Amino acid sequence: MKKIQKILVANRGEIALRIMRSAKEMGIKTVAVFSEADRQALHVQYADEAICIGLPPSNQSYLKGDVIIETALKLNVDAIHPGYGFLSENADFSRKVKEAGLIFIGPSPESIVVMGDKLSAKEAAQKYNIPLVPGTPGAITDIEEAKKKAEEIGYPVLIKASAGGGGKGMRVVENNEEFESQMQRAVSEAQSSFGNGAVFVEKYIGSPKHIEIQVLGDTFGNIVYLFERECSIQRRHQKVIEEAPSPVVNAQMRKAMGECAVMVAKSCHYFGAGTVEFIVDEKLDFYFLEMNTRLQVEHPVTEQITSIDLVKEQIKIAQGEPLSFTQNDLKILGHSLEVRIYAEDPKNNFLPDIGTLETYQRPQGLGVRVDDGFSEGMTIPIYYDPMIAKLITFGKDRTEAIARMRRAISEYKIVGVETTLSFCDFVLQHEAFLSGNFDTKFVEKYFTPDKLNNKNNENELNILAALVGKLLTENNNTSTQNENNSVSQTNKKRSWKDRSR
Ligand code: MV4
Repeated sequence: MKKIQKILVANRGEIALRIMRSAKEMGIKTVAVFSEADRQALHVQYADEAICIGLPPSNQSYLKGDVIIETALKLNVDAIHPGYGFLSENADFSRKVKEAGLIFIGPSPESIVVMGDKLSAKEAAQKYNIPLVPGTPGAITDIEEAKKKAEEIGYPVLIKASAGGGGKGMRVVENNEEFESQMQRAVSEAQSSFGNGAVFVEKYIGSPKHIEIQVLGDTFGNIVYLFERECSIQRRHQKVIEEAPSPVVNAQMRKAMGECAVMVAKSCHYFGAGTVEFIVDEKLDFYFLEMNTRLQVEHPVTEQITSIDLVKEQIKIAQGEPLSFTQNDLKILGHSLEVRIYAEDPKNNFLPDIGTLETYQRPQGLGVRVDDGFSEGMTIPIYYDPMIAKLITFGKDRTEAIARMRRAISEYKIVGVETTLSFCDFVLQHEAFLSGNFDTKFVEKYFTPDKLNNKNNENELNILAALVGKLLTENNNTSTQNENNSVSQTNKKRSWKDRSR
């Protein structure tokens, strides 16, 4: 067993910094790589060494796997942490890292391959009797056969790309007549987005909740679950607010989902940190959707409620240590929320608002954590994700975590760009959010820009600015609210509720 002494972080922004913090606590040296756009970035300043690897566009820097591996070898690095996005779920990259004699801090390339394709992921899970959304067992090859299957399942159905992600290549089909045209659209979108036109059919769950389970596995086959994250509050497949635990999951459901997640991880011999995604229907029946083979953006809420440093665990697993705890050692210690603060204007259809952080003051105090990669005076680069920060709170229960989040949002002072802070505050005081009675349609059901409050109403300058803004631009937003039809589950399936596991 080789102790890692130096890690190259193949990422940028808040997650690069997040990873380096854990490395530092473990006495591990860090190397930052950066693009020309990130010369002044905090992850560059924080690292022990920093190397420029190319031009601002990510395909000329953060996605250049070969350059990153060369850099790692030149600087005598032991391991590479890919963070999330970029190369984190690229099986070729993880294989090449290994072949170069370096440690990839993440799962095996084989696990990435199996879980990277939705059909092969479902196939792996099926062997362990994990609940799956009813659908075609494989890719559609024959239209007539697929139509027959769709009728059997019952319309509406969803056509999904096997290589898909972020809703691309996904089409709802209402009836037999439109099946063929919708399928052609799905195939061509999948082909152009992923270079793989394979699609399959599933029963369409109209207003699902998105609940995911964090797992950790070591290289000896021990796997544990670190409970769930509720991620239903999202807008166009981009998560906005995440929390742990979920307000609708009870102890029995938690155990059932957790054990399913562990089985999914077992099905691909998983090691490292991973997330098993489920969709949950209105009857609280859950179905495995896919597995993300990386550290996720929203991992902090799990860290808060378990007191486990997931990055430290990833590093220990990567250097061949067995897990130092068992399932029984894990307890939920409280409640945590995360809001993602984007440089986007919620009053203007969430248009990215890139600029300079003229004022940037983070909230502080008990139970508040800010994971970010910026400080006052910095300009947000146009080349990457417009996320400024993740604001995380922890409290003894959900009520306290929410109150703390609203307090922290009111303390946050960002001037220079529009942000989603006010939008997050809108969600946090909404009755549906407070009651836990919400799903992935929350934003389209309830949000219109006129519902935003100016959150900084103690700040005189902002009051003035808001007044002037109101006078100058008459608000002429006429948003419509989508009516959404919930689908009643017709197939009576075995559920966690009538099983004793
Ligand atoms: C679904 C679904 C309804 N029924 N599958 C969206 C992206 C991909 N991760 C899976 N997704 C969905 N799959 C069936 N059979 C609805 C979604 C979905 C969704 C899922 C999780 C979080 C947000 C979502 C937003 C829209 C649609």
